[in-house]
Amino acid sequence: MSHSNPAPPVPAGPVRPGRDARTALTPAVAAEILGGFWHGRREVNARVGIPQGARLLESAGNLHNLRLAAGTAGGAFQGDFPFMDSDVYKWLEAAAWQLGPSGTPDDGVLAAEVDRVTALVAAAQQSDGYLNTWFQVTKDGRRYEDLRWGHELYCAGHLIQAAVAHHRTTGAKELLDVAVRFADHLDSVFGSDRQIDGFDGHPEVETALVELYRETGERRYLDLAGYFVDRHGHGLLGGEAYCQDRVPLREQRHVEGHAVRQLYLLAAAADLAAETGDSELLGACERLWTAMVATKTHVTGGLGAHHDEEDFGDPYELPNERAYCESCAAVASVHWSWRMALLTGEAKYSDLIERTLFNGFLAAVSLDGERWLYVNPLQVRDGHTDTGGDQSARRTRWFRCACCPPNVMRLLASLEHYMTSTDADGLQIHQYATGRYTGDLLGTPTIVSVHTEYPWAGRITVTVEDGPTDRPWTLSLRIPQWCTGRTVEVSGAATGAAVVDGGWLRLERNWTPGDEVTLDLDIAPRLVEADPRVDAVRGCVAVERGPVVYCLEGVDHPGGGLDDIVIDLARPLTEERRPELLGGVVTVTAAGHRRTPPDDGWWPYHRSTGPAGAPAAPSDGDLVLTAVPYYSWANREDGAMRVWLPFR
Ligand code: FUB
Ligand code: ZN
Repeated sequence: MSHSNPAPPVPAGPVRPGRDARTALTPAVAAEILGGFWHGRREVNARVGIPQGARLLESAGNLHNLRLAAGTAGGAFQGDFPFMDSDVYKWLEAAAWQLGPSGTPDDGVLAAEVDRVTALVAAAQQSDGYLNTWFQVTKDGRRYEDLRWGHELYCAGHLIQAAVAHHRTTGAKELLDVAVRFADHLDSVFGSDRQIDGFDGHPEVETALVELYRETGERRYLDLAGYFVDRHGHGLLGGEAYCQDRVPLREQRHVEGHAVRQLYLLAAAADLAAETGDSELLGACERLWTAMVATKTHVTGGLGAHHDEEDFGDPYELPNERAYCESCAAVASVHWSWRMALLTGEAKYSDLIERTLFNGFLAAVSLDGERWLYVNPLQVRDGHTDTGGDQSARRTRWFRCACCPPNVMRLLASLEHYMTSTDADGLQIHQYATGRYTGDLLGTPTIVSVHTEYPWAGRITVTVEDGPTDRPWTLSLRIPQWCTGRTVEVSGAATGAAVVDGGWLRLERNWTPGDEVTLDLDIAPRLVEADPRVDAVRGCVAVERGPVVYCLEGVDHPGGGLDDIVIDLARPLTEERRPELLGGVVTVTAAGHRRTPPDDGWWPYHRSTGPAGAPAAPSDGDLVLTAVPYYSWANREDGAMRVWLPFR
């Protein structure tokens, strides 16, 4: 297989709306993260996570299963799930983004590894395009008999996404050919006038087919995606919310069922709305997104309230200890919100992306890149006992159900593409990361570079490197929803009159190369409260600084646990730069105390508050509460952790 392929036909990056797509914004045509916070996390992903992932796919048996299906190895199928192949495809996608122009320079090792795994995938594919090792090896090739749980189309979707990524970044066609054969096979089987009127219980193929349409121009893939999205909700798979079959998405009022399934389906709906102009689908997406953020989103951006069925709970049902917040749901949320940002041009979608990236998403991978969290709770109690298995609150090297690690890898490896966009009026910066971003402004390449220590500092410097000089255009900077104070200067002069429009600071000028904008966001630590209907955290506050949500860890509070701490709201928060701690963080310190239990102990529910309200919490003296970024928890030792802090 050749590594020297021709230049990619479309700019390398996920979500490339077609020429006729009805999006308000167009993603950057080139993007590079060159330094700072995300650069560090991406380096670890490139140097540790992705290479280690390939080895773990071998030892967990995923690659062996491909050899079994190809008939080049003997033995038994390895692993417990029909979607073992999808881990391989997600890893391939991550590696493919990494091989792109903005990935860490590769010495050829990763490219060779991708070629090796691609060859295994190609060899396992059947002559009519079908490919799923579980069904080929353990089910005697009986296909599509279990659409509710079989994951055949889900796996196809991840294969297609990997192939599109590899083609976009390298121009290579080997994996794309496999994906096209599979997609053509699916197109020949599914559809109301075909052999099977149905869809997969786990969405994923839908958004993948839209991307394949974008990559190949083949309209059948877009139509098949639209067919799959609209067959959900009619009871074809039994009518459960779990597999998005209770109600058609167009009629849905709240996100529901299995969180990752719901979010992948919504990403596909947004893709379809973009490509077809389907305003009903767009309206459903907007309605569901708004309701989700208002009632079903944890402060970390985490989604999914239940361990049971990995699903969304009721509105305002947002538990702490048993929060599910699967890492895959955080990835899916970013995927959906980015599509919504492009569709509508509204900054609020990128606000949620930021909250998710710095918190619920990033917590999933350890600082050394070697261990993972599948669920991301907001509290681990002092006497925590659930310490084993995939869904425990303990970092693990790999999982029996290993969906999350390669999902995190693929988002980190493509992260630079979620930073900027353009429209006919100018260029928008959605996320702040040191780097260089190129957009197409009505045919003129427009380049900005960004320098910042974000999220540790609020100062962001944007330099216009290139762009139209014969007419004014607008540089738009997202003012994060959490930010209440800011200053902005253009080439050293304050711009008091700059307009903030729906979360965008709009700077319209005749820009010339070398012009520099300095935005200073007030990122002082603050306390936030939840909607009082979230019973789980009523009477509590969380610490935030800039986009980062903080937590307390037991290791910083020796001499007692975290269950009995109380924060003193009357005392100020202070911050400290700690370059030596947790890879370099800013800690936030608050004052508090421990509740002293009465001699006879508390019966959890049996103390009367009396007519005058709650008894004052007795105190045994001051306690310094040291908060660290939530994303960095469980990197020193396993132990207690909490995000929400009671203030009485
Ligand atoms: O079913 C495939 C993946 O496994 C889901 O997306 C995750 O929630 C886990 O159940
Ligand atoms: Zn997962």
